[in-house]
Amino acid sequence: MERVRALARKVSNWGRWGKDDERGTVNFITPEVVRRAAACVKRGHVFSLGLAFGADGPQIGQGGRLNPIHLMSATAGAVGTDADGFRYADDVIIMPLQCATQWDSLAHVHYGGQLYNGFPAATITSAGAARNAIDKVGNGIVSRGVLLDLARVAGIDRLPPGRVITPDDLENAERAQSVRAERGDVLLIRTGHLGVFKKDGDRVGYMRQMPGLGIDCVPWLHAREIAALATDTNAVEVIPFEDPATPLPVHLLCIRDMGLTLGEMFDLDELAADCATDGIWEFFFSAPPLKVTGGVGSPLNPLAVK
Ligand code: UVW
Repeated sequence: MERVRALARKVSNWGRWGKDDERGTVNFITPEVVRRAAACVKRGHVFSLGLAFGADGPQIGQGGRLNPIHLMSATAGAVGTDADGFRYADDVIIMPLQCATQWDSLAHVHYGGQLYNGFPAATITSAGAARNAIDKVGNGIVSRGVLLDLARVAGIDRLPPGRVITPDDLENAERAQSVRAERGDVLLIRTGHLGVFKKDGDRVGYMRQMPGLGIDCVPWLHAREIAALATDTNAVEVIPFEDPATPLPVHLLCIRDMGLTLGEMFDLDELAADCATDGIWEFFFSAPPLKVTGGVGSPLNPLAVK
């Protein structure tokens, strides 16, 4: 944890938006940023970046995470007495908020007994997160999206599991794609690893090991002042971890120290193919979380509009 603590001192955003702030880098999304994002809509083509929430999702039961259980509480419920009259269908879903495409809230991880902005970790109880819960970004995460397709830039289908993404990789992709991640943007990084689940049907291979950001990317993300970051993997960061003694350091530094909302299991394939065709790697991006009171994450169907 020494490296994490040393870097934390450099990238901390605690107090930057006031001592009561629970939104972190989403504060970079100003009305000007949203107007710039809206100007990216040229063709009116909408892309869904969300996986389906169904029984055949990517989960393997690790850490109590299950795929959604969808039940019908009514299939032909009657209102009124007419035998051929009004009927309705209702349903119920039981699912971890982290089971597929999701935002991690700023209460999702912590260390040293403190959450983002110094709130005590004890504010998370069985009743939920009293601080930094996902409903605090209920106004949505609406901004310019920038996609860096690291697999395509490398000329391969997928980065291999364990491949550490570096700041040089991000800047090479920016140069190759003629785009730059800037203040207030939502940065999407495609590794191609989702293909392990989507194409190969290998859930264990998808969930247990993956390419991802190395710890050196954290100061880069801080310097660019991006609002949120999402990838097509389950953890954003590389697994196996660079230092086996320090699991998930990018989570700790991004969420707890920077206040950077992380998105996982985004399906970027169709959007990336379109961007490769027209050469435009920026778009309007909207991914409002469900306002789950006290929730430490939210399932999503993020949209990109070009
Ligand atoms: C953990 O596994 C703690 O985090 P995530 O699901 O965000 O990768």
